[in-house]
Amino acid sequence: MSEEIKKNNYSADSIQALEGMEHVRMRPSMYIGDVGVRGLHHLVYEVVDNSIDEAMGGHCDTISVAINEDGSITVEDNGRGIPVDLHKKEGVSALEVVMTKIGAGGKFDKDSYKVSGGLHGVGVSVVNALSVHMKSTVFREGKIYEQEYERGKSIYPVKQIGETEKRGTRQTFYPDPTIFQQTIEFSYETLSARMRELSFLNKGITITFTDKREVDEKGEFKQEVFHSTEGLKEYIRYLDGNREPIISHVISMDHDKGEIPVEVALIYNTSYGENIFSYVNNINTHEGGTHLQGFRSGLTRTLKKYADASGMLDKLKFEIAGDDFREGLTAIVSVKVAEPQFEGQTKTKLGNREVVSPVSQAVAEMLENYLEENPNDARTIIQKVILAAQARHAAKKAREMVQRKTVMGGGGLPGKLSDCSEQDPEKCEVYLVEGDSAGGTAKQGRDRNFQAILPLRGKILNVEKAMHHKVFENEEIRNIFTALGVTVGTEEDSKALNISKLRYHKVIIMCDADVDGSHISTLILTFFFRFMKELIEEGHVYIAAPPLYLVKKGNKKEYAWNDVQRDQANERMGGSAAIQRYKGLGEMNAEQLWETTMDPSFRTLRQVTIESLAEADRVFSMLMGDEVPPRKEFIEKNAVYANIDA
Ligand code: 0RA
Repeated sequence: MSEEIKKNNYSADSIQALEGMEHVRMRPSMYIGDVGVRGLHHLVYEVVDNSIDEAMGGHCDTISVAINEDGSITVEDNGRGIPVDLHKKEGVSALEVVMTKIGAGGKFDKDSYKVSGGLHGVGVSVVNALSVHMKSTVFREGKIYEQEYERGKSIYPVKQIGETEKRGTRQTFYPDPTIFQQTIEFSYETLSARMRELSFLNKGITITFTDKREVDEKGEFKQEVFHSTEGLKEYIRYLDGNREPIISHVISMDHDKGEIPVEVALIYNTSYGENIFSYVNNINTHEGGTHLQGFRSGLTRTLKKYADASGMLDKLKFEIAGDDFREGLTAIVSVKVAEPQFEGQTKTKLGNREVVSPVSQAVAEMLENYLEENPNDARTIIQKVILAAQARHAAKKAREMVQRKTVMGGGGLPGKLSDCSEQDPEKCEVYLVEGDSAGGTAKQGRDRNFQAILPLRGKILNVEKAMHHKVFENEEIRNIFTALGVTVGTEEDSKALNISKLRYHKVIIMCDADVDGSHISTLILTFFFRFMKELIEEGHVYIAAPPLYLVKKGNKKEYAWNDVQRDQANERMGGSAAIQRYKGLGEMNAEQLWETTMDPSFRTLRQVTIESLAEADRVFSMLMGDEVPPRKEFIEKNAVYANIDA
């Protein structure tokens, strides 16, 4: 190691760097979005992204990610290793600069193929700043180097600790619990879903994911290996595994030569829904943007041209709309953009205009080839489009009826709704309650100042299997729209949702704590997911958690939400308490329901979030779609409760 590195005098610049790191700790949300569960997991994505960049540059093919026994994370790749030589300007090792200076990440390597991530891409130094401890190990040019940090500050200069034949970088970090106060526990499901997604988006890379926190019966760690040879084509098969395709192949293409690399894959299935997932630099762009616009225009233009030429539209009495080309479509668009501009509320909407045309052209070329080579599939698609157009006309009529009632106020609020007296939506909540009898109890138990009750009759419509107009004709569903003050459809976009007049900022689903109840919550959630996604995205949807047991002895009583709590409560009462198992909400009286499930100072609500839209879509299509075997398997695997906190 050079003398300069050993001296490790802090120059004026590195003092600046420390201040930068302090700023990250003072305002972490500015760098990682939030300090909740989502922000915590962003730390892992940030570190993994650096290894993915190394892989995209063609320098590595294997990345391993592990949750360690102590809950820390280790990410290792077999790339070139972060350089450890002296960084002239900073006067310390390049590794130390990357790890401790804000915004230094990789920029000194001009040759590397690097696209800066939008939400991530803040640099590994941010992860370092937000970790109580971090250790970097570099395997490079026959040697092993190491440096450790505490809350972003190096605790010794980079040192050589041995020799090796290996190449690569290993990063281990333990998040700071004073920053992530809610939790520092990583979710296996969340990380596993992201690693799977990354392997589909970056074909050829092997990503190994291991959870070392517990071992199975065989004494082995939980581990998954993700590797995709066909990329998006395989991703489509994975996403649509529970839907029935109507064409023989996944249509796909991979244009990685041009200025803007574009990858697209799509298939048509028998469903009535549209599922397009778009990515920029491996980041899911929930709000779409110019790449999605390019995709849509390429699809519409090409199919329309083909349909016109085929003569199949000759007898059609009305125009075909853009929407009609996307019924039963599952598609993925992934682009790599050097300087992405992200817009929109959640900064997940691509703004770069120059992206529209390359995507549109790539899609057009891909589709033209496919339609020409597969004329039977081409006819099938066009027939589906025509059916969609006909159904849209029927749906429009049904929707106009909902609209008239809500907008004109003619129909007023649904008769079954027991509204609250408060007028400010921010303070109001509505409970969607399974069944009229539980609805009655909830109505008695509530605080009528701010809590409204809407009882729902039995099983609501399974929207996953129903055509659009059937959904809007359904009375329970119309009641939900009207009660919430949500409307659908504008002049320009027949599916646009308007939640600006939302009457309650908390929409709480309350069902029995049994299998039927969780089926009903799943049906309601499926409805929200497909028809009011923004409501979930903006954090308005919650699930109530009624207790499973009442443990009672003399004048002492306690509620329990699981078997462990039940046994502990019983022990506290000396071991011979009477235990009542609540089979449904109906077995609770109004006071008990209020105390356990509705009183804001005591209840626990689970907020419904959409971590990964693609994965959520797959789960919903599986739980609610036609194919029975995968659903059965999922429900068996996830035992009593299918947790739809996807
Ligand atoms: C810039 C230059 C070089 C390697 C890397 C960045 C690099 C960064 C990371 C982050 C995680 N894994 C990584 N692997 C490599 C080296 C350039 C050279 O050797 O010529």
